[in-house]
Amino acid sequence: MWPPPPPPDRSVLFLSGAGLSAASGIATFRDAGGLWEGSRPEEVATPEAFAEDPLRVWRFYAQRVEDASRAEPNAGHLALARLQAAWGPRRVQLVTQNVDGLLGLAGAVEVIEMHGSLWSWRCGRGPGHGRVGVGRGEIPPRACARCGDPMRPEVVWFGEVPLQLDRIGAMATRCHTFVAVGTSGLVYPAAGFSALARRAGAFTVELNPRSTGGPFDLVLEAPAEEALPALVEAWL
Ligand code: BV8
Repeated sequence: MWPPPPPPDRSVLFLSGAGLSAASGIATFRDAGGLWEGSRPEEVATPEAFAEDPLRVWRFYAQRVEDASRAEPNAGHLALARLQAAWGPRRVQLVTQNVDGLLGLAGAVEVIEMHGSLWSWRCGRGPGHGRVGVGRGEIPPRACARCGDPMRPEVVWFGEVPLQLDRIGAMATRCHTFVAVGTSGLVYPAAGFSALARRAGAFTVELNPRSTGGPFDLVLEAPAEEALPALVEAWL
């Protein structure tokens, strides 16, 4: 039932998507019928949408900050944090597409947030005017304190390049076990890492109540908040 744990000198890479946070009450892109806060992400999570109507984009993200502020890490987040605490961040590598920060809140010490974060905002002109941290329950800033231009969240929009791709690629080609958790595998380049890992010889696992049918060695059709605690218990 469970994939083999990585040997002590090898790593396991968990790549998570919105499904990991579903049990925390944060709607996934697919399960909400492709809508987030009433908008289609591809129409709002883009530089073009921001240029055209910054207020609309600000509202879209201010609502997601509000939703995420009410969310607590679930048993899936806590299980990944527990495993990383037990085996260390070199052996347990956490990469997420999620921007909600819940893995960090669960106590994970090292997480690559490849699509950025809701909790850091910057001037729409570019990072030169400084960054602003947004705390849970806070209203994000609307205008840059230096130039008055609209502020944007430091998330990676469609058409923008995700963060730390080279580092993630190296991790995927070196890991012993690759686990895709709660992701539909729709969004690239994130969706390409499981095939990269498999080509490099990793044992690949999909953990998702609805299998995407992708090329995995093992499919665990279960919710992350149930399967991850059981997997970590079995491994530890
Ligand atoms: C790039 C941050 C170039 C923002 C996100 C045409 C024009 C331009 C680009 C493209 C194009 N066609 C294709 C592309 C590429 C595009 C892309 O892939 N588009 C898709 C829609 C076709 N990608 C990009 O634009 C990327 N950039 O390509 O740049 C480049 C690249 C490399 C090198 C040089 C240049 C940037 C993509 C990043 C976009 N930003 N997020 C924000 O959040 O607002 S993506 C966004 O989608 C979120 O990150 C979210 O995570 C993700 C949705 O995917 P999932 O996480 O998988 O979530 P989803 O809802 O889809 O699935 C949830 C799954 O959970 C389901 O399978 C469900 O069954 C499961 N589930 C439900 N409950 C549970 C569960 N699983 C476990 N337990 C449960 N309880």
